[in-house]
Amino acid sequence: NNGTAAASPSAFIVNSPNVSYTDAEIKSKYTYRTTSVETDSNGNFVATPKETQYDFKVDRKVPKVGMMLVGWGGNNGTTVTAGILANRRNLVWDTKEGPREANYYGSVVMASTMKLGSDAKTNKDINIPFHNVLPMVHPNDLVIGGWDISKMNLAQAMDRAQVLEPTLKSLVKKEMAEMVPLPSIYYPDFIAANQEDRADNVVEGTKACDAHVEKLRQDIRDFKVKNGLDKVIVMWTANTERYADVIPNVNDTADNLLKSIEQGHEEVSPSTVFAVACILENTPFINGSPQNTFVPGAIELAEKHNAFIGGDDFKSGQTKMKSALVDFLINAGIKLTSIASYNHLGNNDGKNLSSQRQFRSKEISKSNVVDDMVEANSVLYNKGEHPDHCVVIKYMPAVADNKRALDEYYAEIFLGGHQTISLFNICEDSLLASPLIIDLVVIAEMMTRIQWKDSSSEGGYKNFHSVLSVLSYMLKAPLTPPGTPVVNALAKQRAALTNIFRACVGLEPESDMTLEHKLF
Ligand code: NAI
Ligand code: DG6
Repeated sequence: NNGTAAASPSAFIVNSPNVSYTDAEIKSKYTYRTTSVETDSNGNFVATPKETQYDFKVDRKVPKVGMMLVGWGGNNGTTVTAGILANRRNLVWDTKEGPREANYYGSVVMASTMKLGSDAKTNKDINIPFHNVLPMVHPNDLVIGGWDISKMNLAQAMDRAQVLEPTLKSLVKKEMAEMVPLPSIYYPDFIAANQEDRADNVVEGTKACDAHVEKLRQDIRDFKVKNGLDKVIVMWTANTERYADVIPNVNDTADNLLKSIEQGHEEVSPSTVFAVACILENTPFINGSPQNTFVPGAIELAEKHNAFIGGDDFKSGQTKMKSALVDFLINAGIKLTSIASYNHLGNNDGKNLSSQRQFRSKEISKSNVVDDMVEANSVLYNKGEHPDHCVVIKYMPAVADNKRALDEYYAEIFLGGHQTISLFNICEDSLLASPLIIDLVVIAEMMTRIQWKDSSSEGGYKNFHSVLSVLSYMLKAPLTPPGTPVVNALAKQRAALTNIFRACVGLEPESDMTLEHKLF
């Protein structure tokens, strides 16, 4: 059932003079309502409702899409591949708890629903699978490929990952054995030294160069041609790298970054080289790891080329809970004063993160995730005040991919009292991350087929901004267009995604006012 068993029938059209359909397109006229706030001479706020008219246009033709993973032979890469094969073939396998069948649980796109509206007769909610709100690619149809510095085929790599049940592995083994990652670029200084023994599938050269960019571009083109694809989306799910130093004249502008690659500057990371290759190839590139792949020069390059980028770092377990729980606490008027977050895990990600510089990248992405919620509540927090927040990650080989995350949330409540909430979150890390990879690919692809224009201007349709902040729900440290705010609160991130997609078919934002049940 691919995770949609409980959903109601879902084909729909919007019956509105503002929405029109052709075989090729859906067009909508949409009124975006916001509130503009000014401060008057007495220091009081003056809030003025504001309306902007936009036209949206959605290309209805679902293309044939390739998903190329950097780090294909890793835990996430092998798990998401096996998961898609299992779904494609509707596999059922035995476990000690009985038979299990393929599903897409954990994917917002494939396993969650959104309220379309209320039944005209009964006023009851009508919900549709998220996947059906716009003409999205089905993950079963993704053609999968990618790169890894390790040459193991995907069947061997899946065994190395120790994530999936042997019964499931045996069903996909034959197909996976035929999948072999393309050689990749490897600059040893960027990942932990303990990864070196894996690196047996590398392109010559240990620092950035034009030849590496050209090789990756050629790989994408070849993959497209070989599989008859309309489009490719590239995702970094390779090891966490150390941060790259942002240096004036090196990676601060698009031109400087290209020049630095040409000159082989040592501070350009493999992930940035992948990003540059994808941008130049007009292929959306998403970073699922925490490092600063998108140095200012890479963002500027994407803007110049109108190419889509998104990142950083999959938000799978502990941080997802954090961005929901902290939002709840602070919006409940409870003053969160500290968060202590411990993790231990025993997979290769944990091994790589046992090295200080790579851990530091993860520490940064895991730490900044409550800033917007704290800053929004000036009743609880003075300007600049912030809860204490520590993040610890330890490598514990025995627990393999079954990551343990322990969190203590300590808060001040009414009249000086205290509330302590302890969470113990155990999960197979890659089984949480894989559906996020699918969502990121499907949504990023969808965004390439949505255009907009300001109804009051003469200009034509344009793309959304190159930096796809609409992907924030799936990411710990969302990249946003330069100068725009970062939203970490989980519910707000989901609402943004849902309501933008609704706007594209001329529907109002999801409203929970339900006045129809309150006013009679
Ligand atoms: P992994 O260590 O199992 O896989 C990473 C793969 O990348 C390895 O096969 C490695 O050989 C390969 N690799 C390293 N450098 C490469 C390069 N330059 N080019 C191509 N391949 C390269 O790690 P896992 O668990 O799959 O995680 C991948 C990334 O996703 C990590 O950065 C991790 O921090 C991040 N992440 C993982 C989450 C999860 O729940 N599993 C959640 C959030 C982020
Ligand atoms: C331990 O923290 C290793 C990390 O790679 C995480 O497992 C991963 O970033 C997921 O983090 P979170 O906070 O979303 O569970």
